[in-house]
Amino acid sequence: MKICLATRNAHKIEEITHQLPKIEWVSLDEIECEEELPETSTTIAENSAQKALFIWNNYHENCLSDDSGLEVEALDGEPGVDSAHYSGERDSEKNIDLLLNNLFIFENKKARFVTILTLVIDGKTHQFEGEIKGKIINERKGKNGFGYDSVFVPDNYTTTFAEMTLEQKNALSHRSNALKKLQIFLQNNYF
Ligand code: ITT
Repeated sequence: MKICLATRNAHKIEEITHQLPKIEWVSLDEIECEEELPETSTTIAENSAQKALFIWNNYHENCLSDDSGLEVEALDGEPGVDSAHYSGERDSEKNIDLLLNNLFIFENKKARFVTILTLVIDGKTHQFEGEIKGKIINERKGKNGFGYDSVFVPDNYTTTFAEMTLEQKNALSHRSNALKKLQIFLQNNYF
């Protein structure tokens, strides 16, 4: 089965294709989509749908999009939908610096990552949500992964996502939890 992966985030592409290798993934370049995918909504679910429906409406390809974010309890859910450009720039280091500064005064470091995948297949839209709960630590640890991985330690673990291998992160992450639901849906309906 061919599905266009509606993201330009190379780390997401690696995590998703690694977890679902049986799907024949088609890139945005392969469908000759050069535009920036729109994500102008105020929620993760709507942004996710917006990206996938943009591809379906303009390129008529079955596609999967991923919108994700980090929600920090003491910061009332921030950075949330603004995770990619929390500092005002699309810069993970600046985003982490701002997050650590804002969280410094709080004892409560609880956070969760959330992913909402949108699959548009044969014109029908389906969403799959995954989350992982954990906490933010005061300084960066590890070099793997992307985004906020170096300051996020999942519950019941002692290492950050950035200290884990791709396989270890994929065994428990928000994205992998959403992908497991997608996989079951595809198995039940399309394979
Ligand atoms: P696409 O829209 O092209 O898919 P993006 O990087 O813009 O790529 P999002 O809009 O979903 O992706 O932004 C989510 C941001 O949340 C992302 O840039 C990271 O900073 C953070 N994030 C999402 N998933 C993450 C993960 O698994 N580990 C660490 N940070 C993550």
